[in-house]
Amino acid sequence: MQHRKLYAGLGGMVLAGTVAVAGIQASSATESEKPAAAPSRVHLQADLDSLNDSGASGHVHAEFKGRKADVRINARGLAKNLPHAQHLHFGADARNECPSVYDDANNDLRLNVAEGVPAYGPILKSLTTSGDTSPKSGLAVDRFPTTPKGVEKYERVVNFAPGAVLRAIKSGKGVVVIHGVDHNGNGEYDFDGAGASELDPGLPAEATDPALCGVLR
Ligand SMILES: [Cu+2]
Repeated sequence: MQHRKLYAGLGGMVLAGTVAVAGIQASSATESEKPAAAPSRVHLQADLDSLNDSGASGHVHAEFKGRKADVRINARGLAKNLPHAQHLHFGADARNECPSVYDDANNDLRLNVAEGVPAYGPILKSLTTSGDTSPKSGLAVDRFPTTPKGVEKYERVVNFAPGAVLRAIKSGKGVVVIHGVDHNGNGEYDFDGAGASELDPGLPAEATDPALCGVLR
């Protein structure tokens, strides 16, 4: 009964109703003109520069649609036939840039992973070839690109959580780092090159030292 009365009441207000509908259409038209109505697209890229005299070079494209990013990496000159851990790094307290010789805290003429953290921050995404992309996979060496002839071609869609960190990445504060430097040039990651990794004493530092770095802007 109440509904019928209400309906009858609305029926009697045709004129007012038309005005209201027109009002809704006007406001929805305004909504669709805002970029926020569709997933926002942001295209970032980075030149990857050599660290630790790796002699490597490369380029990253990251096409963000909403909270997904299509990440493409092309690199060359990396240590051949070895897995290269690679990450998107970000730290709210980091400088959000690549480390320099001034970050070589112990002056051993080598930048290890930890010495780079004040510059690039901790791991936000592990740019693996399959499976998990969280920081937990940071050293999942069997799921990172190996580089026959020192060349890497990588593409993967990576999902992000919505929020302030994703906004920071889109605003140019994410740093891509590719690790793995064969310091003594013997074709493998071994402890003779630079001792043990400060991340995992079971891994040679050669496997985790940064070889390439670039800020996504
Ligand atoms: Cu890293």
